[in-house]
Amino acid sequence: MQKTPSANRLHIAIYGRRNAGKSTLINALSNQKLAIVSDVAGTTTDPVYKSMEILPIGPVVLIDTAGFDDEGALGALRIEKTKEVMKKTDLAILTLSAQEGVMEFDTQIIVMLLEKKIPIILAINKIDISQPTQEVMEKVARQNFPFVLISAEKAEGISELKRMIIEYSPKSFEEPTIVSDIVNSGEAAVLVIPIDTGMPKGRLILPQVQTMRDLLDGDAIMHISKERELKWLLSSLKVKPKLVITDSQAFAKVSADTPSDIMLTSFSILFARYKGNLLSLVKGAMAIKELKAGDKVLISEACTHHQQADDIGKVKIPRWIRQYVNSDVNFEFCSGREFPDNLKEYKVVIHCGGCMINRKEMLTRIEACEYHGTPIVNYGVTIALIHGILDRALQPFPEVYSIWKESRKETSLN
Ligand SMILES: Nc1nc2c(ncn2[C@@H]2O[C@H](COP(=O)(O)OP(=O)(O)O)[C@@H](O)[C@H]2O)c(=O)[nH]1
Ligand SMILES: [Mg+2]
Repeated sequence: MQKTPSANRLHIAIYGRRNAGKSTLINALSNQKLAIVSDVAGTTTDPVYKSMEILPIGPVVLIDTAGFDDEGALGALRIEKTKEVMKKTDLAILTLSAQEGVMEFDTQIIVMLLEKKIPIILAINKIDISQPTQEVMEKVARQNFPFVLISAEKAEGISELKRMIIEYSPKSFEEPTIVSDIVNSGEAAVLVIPIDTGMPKGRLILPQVQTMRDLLDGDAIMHISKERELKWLLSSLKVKPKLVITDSQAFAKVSADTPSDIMLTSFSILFARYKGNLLSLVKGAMAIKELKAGDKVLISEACTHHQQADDIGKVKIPRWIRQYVNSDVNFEFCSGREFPDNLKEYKVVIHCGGCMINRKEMLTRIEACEYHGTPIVNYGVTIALIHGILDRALQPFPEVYSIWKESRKETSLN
């Protein structure tokens, strides 16, 4: 459980008014004294994240939204905070007390959750004090959501709640595999990992490690080298590998050194599919081709890493794009958890691979762009496009590839 990156876990947010029993419920679900239970209203609006395992789902993150209720209703600032949490919420548990039932705050939360199409389970708590009155139950029934009667304090109804979590978790959360659907059991992949100044000292980066783990889980075999040794590695293999996976930055050299009868793609493209929606991102790539002088492009990075001299997002991509379209395009940058609302202003959004945000949040960002009619593409797809190798990098994904090929005909995109 410790080894599953937090961004890939099912995120369950516990909503409810103060004293509804959110923290007690988290304790009951996790069987540990993790959250702080108190009679005093929360003083902070920062949510608390707790990891635990719910079998058979596996590792999940419980989000305690303490302090989101403000005098019984949502204040402006708290609405913003609530929206932030909802971006990464896969499933919501709305905690009510059996004595009070559905109050104004709860209705507001329900409306917001419905807008975001987040599945809701109502947990009617404190039934050890008294069972809900008929009036409360009628109001609950009107909401038409699955509900469960619990006592968080006495740990009653908790296993029923867990069963409902499993039942109502979005099926879309069943994540696509990273690569084991392409490289099957007994087949081999070659991983090309350049060790440049951008690599953290003494270790590999998360997408590389996750790819290895996925191959191992699928009983596949892998060979690993830097780009310089690839040619030698490939010539030394008795059995032809199914797929070569390279860091995008070495794509040109790796493509030249990989015979055309071996499929080739990049870690970024694997993760564009795993993390988001490869097809949307590939459609976004076409917008780059249309860029003209003065057009605004947003470069968005999900993490706030220390900027390097030849930073991929800040330096390399802007330079490559200006060369590629031969125009002075304007770049703006954003990083971290914030994703701007003024998406309409940009001709295209170029997003990082998103290894620090979960699939849900990445999909939310893609959807936000689609809503505003702004194409979105990621670093990996951009780099592949600019270096003229997107075509090859997409071949391992037949559905996306066929659509890409069609659009290329229409726009005569190379
Ligand atoms: N009797 C009873 N008290 C509960 C139950 N769940 C929570 N409480 C109490 O209600 C108060 C508020 O609980 P807490 O978990 O801090 O609520 P939160 O503000 O939603 O996090 C605490 O005094 C809890 O002990 C329950 O199922 N039964
Ligand atoms: Mg609490």
